[in-house]
Amino acid sequence: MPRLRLTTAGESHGAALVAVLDGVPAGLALDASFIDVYLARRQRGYGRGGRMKIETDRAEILAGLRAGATIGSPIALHVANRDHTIDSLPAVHRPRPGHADLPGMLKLGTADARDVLERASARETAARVAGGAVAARLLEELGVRVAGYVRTLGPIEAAAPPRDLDELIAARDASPFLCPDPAVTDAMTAEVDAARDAGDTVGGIVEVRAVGMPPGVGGYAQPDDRLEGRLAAALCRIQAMKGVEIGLGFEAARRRGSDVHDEILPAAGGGGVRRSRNNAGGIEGGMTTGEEVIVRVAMKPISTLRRALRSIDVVSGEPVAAAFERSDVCAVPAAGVIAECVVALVLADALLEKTGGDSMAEVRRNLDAYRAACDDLLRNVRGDG
Ligand code: EPS
Repeated sequence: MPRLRLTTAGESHGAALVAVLDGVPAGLALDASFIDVYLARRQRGYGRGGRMKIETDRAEILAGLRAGATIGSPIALHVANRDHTIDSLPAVHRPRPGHADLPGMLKLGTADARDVLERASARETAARVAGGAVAARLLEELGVRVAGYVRTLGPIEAAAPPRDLDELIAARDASPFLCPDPAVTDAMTAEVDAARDAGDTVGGIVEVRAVGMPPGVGGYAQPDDRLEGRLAAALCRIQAMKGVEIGLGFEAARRRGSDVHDEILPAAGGGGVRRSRNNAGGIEGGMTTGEEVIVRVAMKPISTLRRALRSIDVVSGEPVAAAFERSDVCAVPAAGVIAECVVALVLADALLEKTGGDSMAEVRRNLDAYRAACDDLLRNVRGDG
């Protein structure tokens, strides 16, 4: 049973998106404006469609707070839709290849994909980001910071981001692609423009980095405990995601062990350890190592194409072009924000599982005691000089 549980509800063109987050300890200072920063960032990015000009996503906190702090009860969040047109939107009989349309029609036994796509839409991620922002607030309070950003867009690859997280975040936030490498902005812009002109769409890869996680969070005793699986599942549960890498990722499979594993060395001056590098992406044996957690997720191009692919009209049975609805040419920058939020949810869940605690004071006390015990265990390590 996870310690932190997020449930969302809401259709793309319904009245609102709703999130309920269970398991947040009492005594966490929280303000809707903190969540709104994440929601606004999710709406950003070159290549987004007309919907983002209509909406200004804002979170209303309906439950779980008293005088600006959590009280240990479920937190209920509400993000209103301005485009609340679900009852007047047309039926969709021409399923889009790549979208949930056709499998969803078959699943529900309906010739109208509207019932499916309204919920399958990535608009749902506004609710997930709202919930994830609360997890990020909790992690921040415990000294853990998480940042998501774009690494590749279509064939355009950004350089490795700055190591310093503040520098990385400043560069990311200055970019129209939420990508910390300014040298690729023009090429990414050209790629999105070319796809738009062709009635096509573009995917990409986003990376998430988390700094400050203590070691030994997660577990190995049961398959469900393992953080690699928890992170991969959470990331692949984002709409349009097709693959996950942790640390060195697939590249590790091509190398020998000596060229992959991160050696354990004495910390400068002793009394602790450090790693020679971080190919593991901060996770070994299902647990955090204490190094930065680094994960990547691959997003396929959005499946709603203006120059539509071939499909079948499910009512007439005729071959037709797939339905086209207003959509984005590229939502990879938004995927970076969503990935950041789902990683925050997984890490906050695993950290609370380690510390226990019903109040933030208790969580902090337990975390401090655990960190002290880790230091104590390694206190005899001799320095290298
Ligand atoms: C999205 C809102 C949607 C789409 C997009 C994500 O709004 P609309 O369908 O009204 O244009 O822009 O959803 C998809 C790309 C999809 O395939 O479902 C959002 O808020 O992120």
